[in-house]
Amino acid sequence: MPTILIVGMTCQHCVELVHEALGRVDGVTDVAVDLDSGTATFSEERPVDMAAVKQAVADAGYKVA
Ligand SMILES: [Cu+2]
Repeated sequence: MPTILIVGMTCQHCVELVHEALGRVDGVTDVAVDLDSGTATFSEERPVDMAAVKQAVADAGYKVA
């Protein structure tokens, strides 16, 4: 289960945006975003392209550390 560190989340709204963005990436499922630790975890129902994950987070306005 990959865990990524996300820079820029400050409130529950950010959490929801990141959650939605990750949920749209091909292969990603069971997304969990934690504001306190600034991390997101997810399961892979098939191999996930981490570049697509980073792009999705960037498109939402945040950054993968
Ligand atoms: Cu926010």
